[in-house]
Amino acid sequence: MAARPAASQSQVRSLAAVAAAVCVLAAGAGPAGAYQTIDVADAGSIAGRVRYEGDPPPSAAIVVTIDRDVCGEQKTPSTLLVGPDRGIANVVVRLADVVKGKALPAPAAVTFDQKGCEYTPHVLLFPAGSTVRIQNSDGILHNTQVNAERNRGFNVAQPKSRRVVEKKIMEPEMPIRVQCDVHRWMRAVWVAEDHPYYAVTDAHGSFVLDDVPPGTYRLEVWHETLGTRAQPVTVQPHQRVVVTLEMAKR
Ligand SMILES: [Cu+2]
Repeated sequence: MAARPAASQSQVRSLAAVAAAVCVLAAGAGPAGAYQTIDVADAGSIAGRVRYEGDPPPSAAIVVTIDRDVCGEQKTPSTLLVGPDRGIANVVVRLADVVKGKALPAPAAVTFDQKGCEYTPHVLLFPAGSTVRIQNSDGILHNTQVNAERNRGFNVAQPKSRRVVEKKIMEPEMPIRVQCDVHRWMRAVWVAEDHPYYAVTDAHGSFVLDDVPPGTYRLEVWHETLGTRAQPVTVQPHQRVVVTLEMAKR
């Protein structure tokens, strides 16, 4: 076997330059800067449903032992909602690898309410950079614990006198899990995205992603207790692709 010639000094220098350029690109091409807006005149769409595979586990009501005058006497767990048609609600659906397409929605102020000792909405999706207005409509003490990794997590007590707390979520991140330490059944999820191709399923497990440029994508579905499923989806110009994904407890 021939010995490999040692790299010349100029080769080493140019390799170093390439490596430096790659580093700069990697730093500059972070999720926040990677997405590119293009013309979507020939776009198609992806519509579909997420269904429970097999029989969903029975859901036991939670007996309320605190603040019953506001919270009620019992709660239905919100962490897995399967409809009579087996559609799963509150599944996050997204094109995980999309890098270009329709314009990004501008960061906005989005409301996240605590009402009747429940979070509304249960899954809150918004563009990264948005301000979440955490509202307490109940007039009793709630405690919002936000568990984030890329963003800064926080834990804020919200008594009657503190009706709104505003927090800006700058970095794309999913899932950001939210919970109330006072009422243990109160659970929610925030999703901050840096592209516009995401949705949450309705009570029938249905979703639509519009204005998708032709191409092949990784369609990812994520549920807070069922995990992640993904499949490739190819969109042709002006075509609506219909998909059904199934999830179950493993
Ligand atoms: Cu609470």
